[in-house]
Amino acid sequence: MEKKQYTVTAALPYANGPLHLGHVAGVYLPADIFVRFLRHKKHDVAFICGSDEHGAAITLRAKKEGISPQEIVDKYHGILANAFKDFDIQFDIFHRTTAETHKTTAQDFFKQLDKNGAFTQQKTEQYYDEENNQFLADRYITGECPKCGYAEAYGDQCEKCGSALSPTDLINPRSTLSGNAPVLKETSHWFLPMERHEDWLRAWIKNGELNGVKQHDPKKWRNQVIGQCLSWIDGGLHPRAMTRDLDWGIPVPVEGADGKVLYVWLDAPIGYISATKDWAKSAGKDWKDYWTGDRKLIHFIGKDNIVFHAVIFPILLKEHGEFILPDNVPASEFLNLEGDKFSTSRNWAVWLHEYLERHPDKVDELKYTLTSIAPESKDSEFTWLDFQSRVNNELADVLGNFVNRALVLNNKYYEGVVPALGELAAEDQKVINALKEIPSKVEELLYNYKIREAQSEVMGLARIGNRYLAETEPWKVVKTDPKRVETILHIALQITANLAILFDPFIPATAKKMRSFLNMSEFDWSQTGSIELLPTGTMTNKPTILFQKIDEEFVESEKAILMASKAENKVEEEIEVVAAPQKEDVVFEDFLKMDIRVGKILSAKKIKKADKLLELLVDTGLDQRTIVSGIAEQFDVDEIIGKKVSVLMNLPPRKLRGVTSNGMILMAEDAKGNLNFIAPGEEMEVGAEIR
Ligand code: B3M
Ligand code: ZN
Repeated sequence: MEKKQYTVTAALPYANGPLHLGHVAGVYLPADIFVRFLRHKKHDVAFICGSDEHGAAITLRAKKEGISPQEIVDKYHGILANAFKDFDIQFDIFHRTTAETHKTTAQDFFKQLDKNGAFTQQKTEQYYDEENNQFLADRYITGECPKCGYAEAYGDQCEKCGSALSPTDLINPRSTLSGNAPVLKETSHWFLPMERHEDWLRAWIKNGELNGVKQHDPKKWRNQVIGQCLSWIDGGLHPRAMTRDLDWGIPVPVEGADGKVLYVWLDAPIGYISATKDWAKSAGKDWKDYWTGDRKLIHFIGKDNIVFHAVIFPILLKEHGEFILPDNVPASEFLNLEGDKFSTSRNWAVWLHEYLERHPDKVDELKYTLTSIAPESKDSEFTWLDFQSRVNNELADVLGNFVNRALVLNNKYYEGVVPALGELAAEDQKVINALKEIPSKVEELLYNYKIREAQSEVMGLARIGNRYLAETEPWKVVKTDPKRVETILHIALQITANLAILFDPFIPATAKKMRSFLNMSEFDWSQTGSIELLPTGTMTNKPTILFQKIDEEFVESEKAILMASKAENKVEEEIEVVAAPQKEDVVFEDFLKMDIRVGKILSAKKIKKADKLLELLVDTGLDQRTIVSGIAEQFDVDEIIGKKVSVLMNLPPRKLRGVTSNGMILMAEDAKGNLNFIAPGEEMEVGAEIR
């Protein structure tokens, strides 16, 4: 692999809450492993991250906690930064988008786009609070629900009956800031006319080409990333507002933009650039080297950020004109927890900083387990039982056991000195051949972002080592053929030395401990695969136990912590909102008349002047049909493309805001008004009947 320069970014976590294991497994840990590997291969790498500190997510949290947005981001930036440090995620910089460098970088970026004609300006109407002189985001407007009369419905939904609403649907709307009736005021925004970019984007995503020139290798991109982007592009791109009427964010730096800030998804990705600037300054480097020229830009993200990193940000980078486009966007699927989705609002999560407080000595155990179950191509599941089995049956019983036996035997028979290699038997040659192959397999997998498989390959070498000792039985042979044992232990120690390098990107603290057992102060990845990695005569040290086993009590206590937080949250929910009462009975025959099928969302777009509605194109297995659904405030068009859904087919067509809707997407709506799809498993074929 030729030496290449890399800029690796990890999605900027919102500074409105702590990290849970799902974030870590999907984004930050794989990115860290990839960067550590690149450094072993002597690439020039910048590893960039930081807090995402603007957007409604922050202001809502601030309102909820009764403190300012700045206090919120200061609190959580610290928690995030400490958690990454304690989990040994080695960013070159963990920056933040309220930093001054970011403000100037984002504003300069915007001005350059404006100068290059990247935007169009469009007028829209929005509720405005005259006392506070500000436009109101949906959640800042309350009023009477037109459906059930509930007096405290929000501009985006009614908490009582769960209806999805638009601010203009509310009867007697009021501003939550002043309590006054807001007025509808015309406003204008800078839009990114994404439809202009469909052609080059499609070629860039599909073939890796820009203006006919090869830019990247789509075969190295994950299928779900390409699939989601092409679905979105084929569904037709639309102008997207790049400014907002909010008081928290980066002020729009052009004439006529008073009171407007950059859209958070324009602001945040530029955070990668401003972070690089501040890092390069402290590292004595030129930041432009990391965003221009023959360098690979890699964005590690979760799947809900795909379109922002593989469609919108590339458009912005191209329109800006000075910067490279991403070479790959390794997006992960979702990690679930003990049979349920991770959920911040329901407090159903293992928070990284809390795990580290409880188990500061079990960082590599968690790293190894999360990488073993990483949701690289499909959703996966974390359970404390699986954690126990990975630690006990793999880390302790395979890796720990092998390393311990090789070193203890070497200390017992040769006082720790690495014995010479003698004549090779067939079983020796077999192991030597396998050892030679593994490093290149691991490299190939890592360069293709198959980090989970790469780790499994390395653990496979430990299994080979264990099997080799079990088959050669040096503790027996030593009585009859001590010379033979010298060869066996020479090879076993070389395998140990290889493992101490190959495991370094994945479980760095353990790999370092192994190298201390072997007195490997100097080491180089390029030596891996060799059986002369550890010179004959090297003095090795007595080993310590690498992994303590996880007992039942550990598992039970972690599960109890989870259940307790869920119960605590349940109480909170019960206090706050009661579930809607049951409706009157229906006869079974009526239910049988409903034709409900599995469908797949092919494309989605907002409907003009209807903030709540999305126009969906759905493949029902029988046909492709248009269905209008009131989910626009809770789901971005880009995150639902490709999603399997439940469709009520046999409803008469209905015209909604000029669009004819044929059928209904079934949604679950809890008493707090949270919406979610009744989603059949992704493996279900479209057209399957639901009954
Ligand atoms: N703050 C993370 C999220 O959507 C978002 C990533 C920004 S990366 C530029 O959860
Ligand atoms: Zn209502």
